[in-house]
Amino acid sequence: MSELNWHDAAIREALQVYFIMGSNNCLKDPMDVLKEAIEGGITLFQFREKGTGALKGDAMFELAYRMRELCRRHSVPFIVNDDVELAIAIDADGVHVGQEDEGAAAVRERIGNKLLGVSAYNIAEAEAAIRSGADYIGVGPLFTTQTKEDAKAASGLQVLSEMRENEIRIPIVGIGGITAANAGQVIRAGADGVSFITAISHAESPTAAARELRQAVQAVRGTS
Ligand code: TZP
Ligand code: MG
Repeated sequence: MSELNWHDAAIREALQVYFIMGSNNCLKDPMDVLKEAIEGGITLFQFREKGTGALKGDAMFELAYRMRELCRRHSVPFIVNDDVELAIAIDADGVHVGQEDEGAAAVRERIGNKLLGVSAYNIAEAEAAIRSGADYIGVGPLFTTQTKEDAKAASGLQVLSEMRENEIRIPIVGIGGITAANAGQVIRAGADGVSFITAISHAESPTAAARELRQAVQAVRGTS
């Protein structure tokens, strides 16, 4: 069983370079993209198989399982987007849910000590996520994104500083339009890490892209 005992510092570390992907985000074999991203130093992976052309049924399960195994071999935490049943079936390290998904408190009941991430667009949603037992929140879209079909308007970085000024101390990962060029600003504004899809999934070299993102984050956080 993958019941990692998540403590605050370990969560903040895992959030640093948080890669999210499904097969339809990739321009080549998703297993190759993930392998290269791991080589470049991602600190966590989220399996997010959704939207137009997403795999379903056995094909989806098989890809999730293979990715889960690859991450496990490299000690990269593996999180499933939305699908609690899948997360339990393949013994993922955690689940991430949005505001429109199964209630976070109900998910917490089902997953025990696994990591629980919840998307939050504003302070009220952040407070509700904390009350529901979230281990971290994903805040965004911070910048304009083409990747999420139903994404809200970009909030800008001030939502992060506002959250921190309002005693929201939970680990935060920023999302939406993040690249190596703006990742440092996201950390400076109050996030513990950055999450992104296309910055790696569309990169010619996912390894090089992951390395650049990692350097950008760690230049501000001061860790290695
Ligand atoms: N949630 C808010 S924005 C987003 C999600 C899943 C998509 C992020 O994709 P990209 O390519 O990093 O902008
Ligand atoms: Mg969702």
